[in-house]
Amino acid sequence: MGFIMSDESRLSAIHKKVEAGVRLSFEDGMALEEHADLFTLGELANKVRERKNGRFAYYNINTHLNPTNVCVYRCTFCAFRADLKSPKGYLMSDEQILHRAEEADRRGATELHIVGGLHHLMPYEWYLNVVRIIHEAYPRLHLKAYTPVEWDWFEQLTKRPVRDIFEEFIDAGLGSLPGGGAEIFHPEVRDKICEHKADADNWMRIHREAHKLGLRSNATMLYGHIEKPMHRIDHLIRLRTLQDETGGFQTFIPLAFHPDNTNLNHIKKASGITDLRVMAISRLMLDNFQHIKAYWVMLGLQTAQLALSFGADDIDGTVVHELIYHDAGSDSPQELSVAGLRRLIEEAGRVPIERDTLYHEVVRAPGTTWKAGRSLQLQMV
Ligand code: V47
Ligand code: SF4
Repeated sequence: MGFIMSDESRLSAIHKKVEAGVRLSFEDGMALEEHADLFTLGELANKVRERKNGRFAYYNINTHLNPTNVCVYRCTFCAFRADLKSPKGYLMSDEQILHRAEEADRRGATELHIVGGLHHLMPYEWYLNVVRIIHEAYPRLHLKAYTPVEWDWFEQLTKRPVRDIFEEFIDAGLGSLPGGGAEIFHPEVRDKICEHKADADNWMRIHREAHKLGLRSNATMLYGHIEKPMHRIDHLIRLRTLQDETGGFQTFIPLAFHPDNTNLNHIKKASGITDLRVMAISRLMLDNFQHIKAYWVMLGLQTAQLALSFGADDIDGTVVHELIYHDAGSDSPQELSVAGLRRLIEEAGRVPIERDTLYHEVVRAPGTTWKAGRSLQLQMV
């Protein structure tokens, strides 16, 4: 008969591993999910957080652009999408898109986060044009654009490999990829919540190709719906494996499911405690990710602030024009001022640092909008 570890000795072994910087296994992850209390998780995750990022907490000044909400897919968790003929559906004109970019540039934003639906009628060139016209008019804005769901759609539209497509987009001004579309990779869940769109292998393949071309990207996980703890740990380990191979991920962002106006509206939104637990476990499992982001739009300001002591070192940005979460019932404000963000970070005992998308410090000299400063990547431990 094999030796079976008690819950207590497993947790004490995990403690020692974290102290020594040793990687946690799937079984360790499950033990954290099932047996660790919130304060143990917080203590361990904070240790790793401070080892990797000291007392710094990063934020950026950004704007969201969702050029259309019309989408051929019907993910059960999505409140943002609209049918082609629905009165809720919209498609922004070039003029509206440029107006949004002009506003972002004028406010001193360094980043535009661009994602949206897969419109039934719009050709590949339309998506390319979004990036091209913004980059031509506002070259200072970093364009973090499109998830693998969209890149996979572009492959279907053009019958061209994603590498080719990326090269064309880089020429047009693409800067990096956001982390969306990951949801939960495990097919037991994915086949129920978004069976039609890019599967786990495709999501990974597309990020791998992006990293090979030098594009950096983020990764997310949508939790608090029908998934079980083992699906979350499986998700984190899949991301960690790709990061071992490419090193191209910058930040991991756990995203809590918001049920309002979705087909899963019978599910209750995750509690603040679950949010903090997932944040801490993510920090502990993803030993090769430099940053963990507490996306305040999704978490709410109070939980995001607490998350800075539960593994998170980044709080995303001032964010404006966010639709995906607000359509699904988020009651966080649409925008937070820079002073508000910095105050929130300082109150949590952290040192606020404005960063650009690629984690360079942004130094704002008086009388100018911004210039990129020193690289903020600390040594990996
Ligand atoms: O992929 C959709 C999620 C994601 C709902 O890379 C929902 O810096 C909760 O990926 N409830 C898009 N979540 C957002 C995203 C993101 C956000 C912030 C920063 C970054 C980054 C990326 O939002 C989707 C999906 O997982 N989502 N509907 C909903 N009802
Ligand atoms: Fe479409 Fe994205 Fe919503 Fe899925 S999550 S329905 S792909 S807009």
